[in-house]
Amino acid sequence: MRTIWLAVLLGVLGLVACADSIYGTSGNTYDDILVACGSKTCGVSHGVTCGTCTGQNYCDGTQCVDVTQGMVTVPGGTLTLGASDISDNKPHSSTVATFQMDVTEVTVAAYKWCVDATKCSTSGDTRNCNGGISGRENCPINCVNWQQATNFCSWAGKRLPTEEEWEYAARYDDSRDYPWGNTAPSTKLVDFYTYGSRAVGSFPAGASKLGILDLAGSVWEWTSTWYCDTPPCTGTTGSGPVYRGGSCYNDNSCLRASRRFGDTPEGGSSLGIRCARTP
Ligand SMILES: [Ca+2]
Repeated sequence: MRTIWLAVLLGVLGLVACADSIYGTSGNTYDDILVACGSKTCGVSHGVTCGTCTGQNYCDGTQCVDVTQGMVTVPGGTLTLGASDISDNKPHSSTVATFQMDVTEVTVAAYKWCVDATKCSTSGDTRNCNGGISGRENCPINCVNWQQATNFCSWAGKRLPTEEEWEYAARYDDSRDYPWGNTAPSTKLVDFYTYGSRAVGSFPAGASKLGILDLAGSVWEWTSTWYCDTPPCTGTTGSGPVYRGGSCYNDNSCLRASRRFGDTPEGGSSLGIRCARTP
């Protein structure tokens, strides 16, 4: 009995510490929340809002998590991006300010937290989509369009990286061809041909110099930049947002960190999300 009361007490303390809106617009009573949410201090449970996170926190479905958890700091600087053999990304000097980037692509489980919070719409459910598939909770969310990717990062207190930030992080700090260096891609270094059906972070040998995983391969990653022929690009008048990193089905040429593609903002099974943040 003592254990039960302790659990209830901790639950109450958690609610008070995390949630400033437990009596908010949901109309739920305090007893409703205790019964439905248990020790959860944020998110939604049985249709009841258990609380919201404030400040530099987002809800992982159960508890409030500091937004910088799972991110690495990418020191700002100047780096040569592009490559002489890529027609729409010729070598150019790029200067970026210090930013933070997710270590992994956004998982199916993480995306569901945003859906449960009613801040994201459900991902697609066509062939090869991971959302809603049992056993794929740690796989990258795919079948998300650019707006869904933007909404997710915003909900988490982050943003999509710019195209220049993405390439800068992948090639840090020596303009390497691939995140792991200049060695040609192999099945030990990078996830390709698999439609993002493996858990994120399954290829630690292919980590970037800063420890960022799956920048190449797994799923393509949306950026906030609209495509133009000659980067760095500004404005939103091109063919659509740029995505980077590759999820190649036919060959491995698009795994190079300097390769870029821009398309309509619609998603597909090869497109996923990685968020960034300005510290
Ligand atoms: Ca990727």
